[in-house]
Amino acid sequence: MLDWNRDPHRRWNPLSREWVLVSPHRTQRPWQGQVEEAPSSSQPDYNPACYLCPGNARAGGVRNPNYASTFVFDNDFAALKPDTPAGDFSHGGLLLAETEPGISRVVCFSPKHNLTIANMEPDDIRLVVDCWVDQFLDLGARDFINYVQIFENRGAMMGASNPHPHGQIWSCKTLPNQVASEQLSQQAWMAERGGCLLCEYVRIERSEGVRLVEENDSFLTVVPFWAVWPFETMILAKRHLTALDELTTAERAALADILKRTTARYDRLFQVPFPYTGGPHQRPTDGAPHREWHMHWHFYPPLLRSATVRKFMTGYELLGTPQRDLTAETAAERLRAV
Ligand code: H2U
Ligand code: ZN
Repeated sequence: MLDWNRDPHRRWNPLSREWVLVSPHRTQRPWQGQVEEAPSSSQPDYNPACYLCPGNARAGGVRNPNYASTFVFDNDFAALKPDTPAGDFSHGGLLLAETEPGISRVVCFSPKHNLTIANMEPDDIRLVVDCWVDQFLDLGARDFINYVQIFENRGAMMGASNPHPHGQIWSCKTLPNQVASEQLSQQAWMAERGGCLLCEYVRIERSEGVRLVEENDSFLTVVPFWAVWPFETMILAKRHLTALDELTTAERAALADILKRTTARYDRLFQVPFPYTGGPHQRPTDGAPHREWHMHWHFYPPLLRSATVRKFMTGYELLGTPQRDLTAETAAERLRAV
């Protein structure tokens, strides 16, 4: 008798159009592999050696102002630069390259060195949301910027260079890979069925309830049916919003609220500041209406079974298909319980 909670199966990700292998019977396997250092939580609220704290000098020598809420600056070691000359080449149609102009920025969420989104005041997270909206509009208005990717790498395990609460924005001319796949999927769904893929997904998750983690008036957090990372989540707007600039005043506050609640659950899960990469996917800024886009947030946390045991994407996953042991439903249950 087939048991979806025990038997190996694969699940379809309708956004990336990829499968994930789920092997729930493996959750009991022993671990004698690499153990990480637990993320540390005690930090002073000002660190004279931090390049993001107010008034301090950055690595490039520029001094930060004495900022009081959020602070944005052009990345001193930018991955994308606005003055990149146009150019491309093709070697036999096989070796292809083209230049990519863009703008990279760093966003400090708070002047306090030791805060995180999970323990910031809702009104202060709301200021971060406002800042993201302003950046989306400012960067997106430039003719060579067709996509604005906002993200946060949190914790040394995810490669964050500094515990000071901050994120980054990389904006550029072409669509990033993940965004391009999601766009194709949403366009195809709308063309074939006349509705929005993620509006339909929101309906299913609200009626099933088993993968819900958090909910407020405007948003819900779920462990997506097709999650790859053990405690991966998605925040979905309940209303069909294509991008951050369509949020009402109340929805900006609701987004701040759901971000705080979601990250606070993460921190409670293993009693440590939970590492993750998180950020929104939304409408490109190429001037087209993109009604197919439904704004959402992804959280990709690496931790698997404790503060020190992480998931590795190796072996079958690099050569074949990503795989998980814990089902999305069990992960959601655990996040709901903390
Ligand atoms: P991460 O913690 O996600 O690495 O982001 C920090 C960014 O800050 C990183 O991209 C930039 C790095 O280039 N940075 C500066 O722009 N100036 C500095 O003085 C140090 C770090
Ligand atoms: Zn700092």
